[in-house]
Amino acid sequence: MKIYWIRAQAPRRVLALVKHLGIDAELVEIDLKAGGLKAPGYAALNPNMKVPTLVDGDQSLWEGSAIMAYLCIKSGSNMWPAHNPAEQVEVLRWLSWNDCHWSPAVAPFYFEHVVRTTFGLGMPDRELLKASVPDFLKFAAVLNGHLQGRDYAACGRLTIADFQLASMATDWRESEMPLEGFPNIVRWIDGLMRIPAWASPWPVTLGSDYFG
Ligand SMILES: N[C@@H](CCC(=O)N[C@@H](CS)C(=O)NCC(=O)O)C(=O)O
Repeated sequence: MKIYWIRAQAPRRVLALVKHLGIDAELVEIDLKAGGLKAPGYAALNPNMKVPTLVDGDQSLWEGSAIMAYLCIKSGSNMWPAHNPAEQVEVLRWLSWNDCHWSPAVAPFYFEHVVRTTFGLGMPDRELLKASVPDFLKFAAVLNGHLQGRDYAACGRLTIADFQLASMATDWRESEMPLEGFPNIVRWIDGLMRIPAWASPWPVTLGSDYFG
């Protein structure tokens, strides 16, 4: 089994899960600057030309949440509750909410501060981010309210919903996300950071693949 990644938030979820569950997989870093995501060999695996992508035998799978569910099923982890439909609905709600609302609300902050720094794309535009504050506050209030009295987003335990929701917000201090007024989110993120695989998801890199 191979998992293709770059040092970015969507693959981070999958890499953290692989490490947390002790899954045996070949983790292949794509050389972004060399155009590895756009190379025909890679585009044939993932027509979005994004990461993560999982290849298991003849199967190629993309979308981090689907890959996480696949890995849980394969390894028998209830971080995706494969045998409990009510819990599946609960996890699915937060996966969907993340992709439709939370992720777009936090992404501008993450992009300006983390992505720009990681990939050498220049200085953050703090002026631009002012327009993103209202949506951020609106959806942070929803998550903060839900996390009142809870340590995890769903099912009363760690699930793939936590990894999906936290992948950009984990860097909230560095990204200057206005989370100061949302103590339940901060507590939840701090709790996730005590999970070794979440705090340190990146593989030791031995070089990267280029699909010529
Ligand atoms: N919805 C996708 C998002 C995939 C995605 O946007 N990946 C980013 C990294 S976080 C990427 O590949 N960016 C490189 C590019 O677009 O060139 C998922 O969850 O897997």
